[in-house]
Amino acid sequence: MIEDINKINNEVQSFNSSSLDEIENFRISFLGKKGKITLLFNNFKLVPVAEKKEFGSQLNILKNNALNKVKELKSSLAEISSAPKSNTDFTIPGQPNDIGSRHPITIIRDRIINIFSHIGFSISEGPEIEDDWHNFTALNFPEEHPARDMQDTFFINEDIALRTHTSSVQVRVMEKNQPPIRAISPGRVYRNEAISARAHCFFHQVEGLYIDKGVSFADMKQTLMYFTKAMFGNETKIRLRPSYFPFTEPSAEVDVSCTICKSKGCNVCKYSGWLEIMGCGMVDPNVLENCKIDPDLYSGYAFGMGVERIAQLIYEVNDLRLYSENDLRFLKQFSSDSF
Ligand code: 2U9
Repeated sequence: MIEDINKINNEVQSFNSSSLDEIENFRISFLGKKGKITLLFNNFKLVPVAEKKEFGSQLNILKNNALNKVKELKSSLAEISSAPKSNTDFTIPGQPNDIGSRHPITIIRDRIINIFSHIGFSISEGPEIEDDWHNFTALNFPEEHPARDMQDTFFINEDIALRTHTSSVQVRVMEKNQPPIRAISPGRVYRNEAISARAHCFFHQVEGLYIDKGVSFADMKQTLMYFTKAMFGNETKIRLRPSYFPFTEPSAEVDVSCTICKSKGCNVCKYSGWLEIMGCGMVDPNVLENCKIDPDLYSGYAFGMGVERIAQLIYEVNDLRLYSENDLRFLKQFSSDSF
């Protein structure tokens, strides 16, 4: 008889449900008129007198266990149903977030930086508001050079202007470090130009500088060839035409074989087969000296390119104004371009 109590007690303890119907069925089958526990009570009279005390006490414990089980399960159900109801319909499909896109100038700038990073160039940045020394004098611009004119440069006062190139950053790098120096300086520069499809009052440059013992013009040519192949494709050719800049001697303009018509002749390359993409040269010894680097010991090359110019060739978007108007119809077209 005691075994019957234990067996039923195990059933009671292991019962669990979150359905009100199931809990009620449990109550009826254990505590109802014909329930298992009720039957045990009915059979109490058959228990031998010697066992009656023990049996009675165990039976009462069993009955209380069953009553408590029903009470507990019902009250936890009540807790769930009284929890605050959410008005959110979790089945509604989500609203997709608008995916932003990187600006084409950022994309091209980062590609240029990445290409030079691979061959050991570090990245230097500097102020957009510069003094005359870092923007002009240290770079060997003569006192009467036209670039120093109000017509070409935004002056803040006699000595301070918006930088016209990022060469000023390279001057700062040289003033602070002795060779070997191998750095590129990306950044925004300003020129006093009327805004049109072909000119803007600000644009972006990446300039490069390499100074060490025995750096030659041939080293520069190889580096620029590596860059143009990485940027425009392995079949790209370059040519250098003599030029003049105050800060380099000798100086050259770099052309690439036309990326549009593959040098067959088109109106982008004006049927010449070549496109101008940057300037370069050997750093003028005066510039080295101005920046406390011994020109008898060291030589170096430098180059500079306009990021908008490279973007124009890659994306075939020629109106410069589009790059700074933030027209979403234009910018969204670059959402799939990450690099
Ligand atoms: C130092 C010394 C020399 C950087 C150079 C050019 C040639 C050049 C133009 C390309 C198109 C500017 O964006 S653009 O208008 N740049 O032709 N830049 S060599 O020479 C330097 C730089 C730093 C200390």
